[in-house]
Amino acid sequence: MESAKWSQLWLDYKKCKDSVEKIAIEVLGFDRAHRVIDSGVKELKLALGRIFGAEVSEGNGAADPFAVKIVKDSAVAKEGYELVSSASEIRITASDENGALYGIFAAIRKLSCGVAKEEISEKAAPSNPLRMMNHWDNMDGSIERGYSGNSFFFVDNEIVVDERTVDYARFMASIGINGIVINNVNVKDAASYLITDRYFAKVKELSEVFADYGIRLYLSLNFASPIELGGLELCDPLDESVINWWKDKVKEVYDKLPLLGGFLVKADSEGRPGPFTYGRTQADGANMLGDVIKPYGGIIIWRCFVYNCTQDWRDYKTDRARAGYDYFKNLDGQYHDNVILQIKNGPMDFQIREPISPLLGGLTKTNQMLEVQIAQEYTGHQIDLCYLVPMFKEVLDFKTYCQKDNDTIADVVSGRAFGNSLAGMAAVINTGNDFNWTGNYLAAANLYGFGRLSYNTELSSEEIAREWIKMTFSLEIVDEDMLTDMLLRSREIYEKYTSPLGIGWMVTPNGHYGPSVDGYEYSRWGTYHRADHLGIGVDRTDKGTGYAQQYYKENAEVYNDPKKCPDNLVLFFHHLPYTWKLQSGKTVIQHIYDTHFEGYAEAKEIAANWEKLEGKIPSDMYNNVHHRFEMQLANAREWCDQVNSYFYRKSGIEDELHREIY
Ligand code: GCV
Repeated sequence: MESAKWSQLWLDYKKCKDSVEKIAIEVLGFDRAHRVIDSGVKELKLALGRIFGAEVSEGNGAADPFAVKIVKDSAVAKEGYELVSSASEIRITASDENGALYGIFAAIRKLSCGVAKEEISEKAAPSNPLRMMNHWDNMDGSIERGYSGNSFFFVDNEIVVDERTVDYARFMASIGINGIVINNVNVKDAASYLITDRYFAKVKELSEVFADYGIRLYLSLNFASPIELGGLELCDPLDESVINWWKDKVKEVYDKLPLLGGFLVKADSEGRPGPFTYGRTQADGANMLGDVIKPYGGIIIWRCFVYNCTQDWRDYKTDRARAGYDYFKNLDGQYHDNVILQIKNGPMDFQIREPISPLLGGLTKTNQMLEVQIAQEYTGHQIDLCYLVPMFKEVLDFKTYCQKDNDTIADVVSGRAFGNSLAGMAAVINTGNDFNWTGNYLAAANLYGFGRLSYNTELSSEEIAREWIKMTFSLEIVDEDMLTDMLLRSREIYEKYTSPLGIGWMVTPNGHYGPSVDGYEYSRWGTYHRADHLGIGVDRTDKGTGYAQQYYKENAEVYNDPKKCPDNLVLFFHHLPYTWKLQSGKTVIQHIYDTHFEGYAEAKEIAANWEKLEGKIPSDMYNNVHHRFEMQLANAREWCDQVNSYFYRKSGIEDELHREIY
């Protein structure tokens, strides 16, 4: 086996049983020299050579036994493709180059998953126009919330473009990603200079590598650039000198970076500058930038993660969960058409269980996209196994009641619900420069899964898991089944041993790994979970913070009533006595005890399952995951002990099963 410098993830093409001596690739109707078609042909040559052991050539393949044809047909949907095959050919039809590339990767995926070359058939079109990855990479090479090593884009304040960058672009294109933000939304230090001569040449090079794979490069922007770069005294979005500064700057940027997709902006949040400083609204800030970038076809992606982390919540009316809706809903309809609001899946911050943000679908006249996090900040740091696709499916399937039909989150963020052409999904990515890209080999399932789901929101969590397993490993069916089951159960297991019933947090402040029941970092006004000797939970009903009323009536009624509210969110919405009977029939306290014991026991089960794969997968992979399972078990044990003993001491209520609580 050749020694590699980094893993090839799911594109590590393996030989199949079927050998073919010669395969011809033909490009019909597309410009063969187009950069994306060229990448597709290269990928096909590599894959077909490896999978069939074939000699792959280009041109008219009449004399050859088998051909792969890439055919242009304007009838196929934008960025979509159609695959058909017969004894003599695989035909990949698309109307544009990205569609052709996705069709090529889809054909390769089928072959890698064991479909016979004569039986390939699929028709697909992307669910979402924007399918993006957000890197939180800093220019010094560190990654905010990164658990897989350092950045592969930035080292010591310089930009790196090398073979690894090309591989990264291949991986992203293979799962349908068409936009990548390369730098952290907290734009600090050298990153502010990404839009200056100091970095233009390298950013351009990177944008070209991405463009070869149909991907647009985006940059996170420092809203205070007029001050930091321009020497102005303010960055008020309605000030003429500020607007003129931006006009000149954006012109310069597009002269130097013609392939740039646009900017992502975090404003007025966690110390970042923004329009609030000048008494302006979020729309004032976003629209000013939108107008300035419009002549160049660029877009502004404006984040809705805007909240005041120093707010005093002792009045029990002030509630961080309300912030996104409160700041943005009343501006619905005021955002310009090249501005899109990026909204986190929940109202707080990527907890293992949160309700869906009421802003998604709450806005009806504004471009909006969903932001999820595959970097496992609150879900186990890529140490603990936590396959997140089931969570994303729940989000997408959520019925908002924003209108009669077409009202799920998937409908809203795809643009279907309200007819937006600017719409989509973004993930805070989980990669770094580790050999295997994602720290834990199994965390690559989230990387793969997010891309596949953003391209096709109809895929099930299981289908995605199975595809990823087949493409990554070479296992017997029974082992594939076992690994699929491990992935599918992992989110629920993690939820069981961490914070219960939707309350969230209880995690070590700042680092966000391991238990600290009272440890919410902004807790100077009291504990986040409001537990005392009688009960626990945050009252977000009409009698509490009123957050539940931010949903459409049908959902508001359910969340407002502790008897109707789903158990798994009941402490997010209600302050309840420990003796409160859940819909499951258990009391709150017994649920806490049971799930924590179960979570730990089930973590042990999946860790033991992994041991059954020893010898069946490469040893570096096996050992990497095995070591992480050891750490996961220690973590699960600690969570179980700390949470159970904390609530036993607080409530004084015995476990019905009299298990040992330390
Ligand atoms: C990039 C959370 C994280 C921060 C992150 C922020 C955000 O608060 O802990 O690291 O900052 O979300 O999404 O902007």
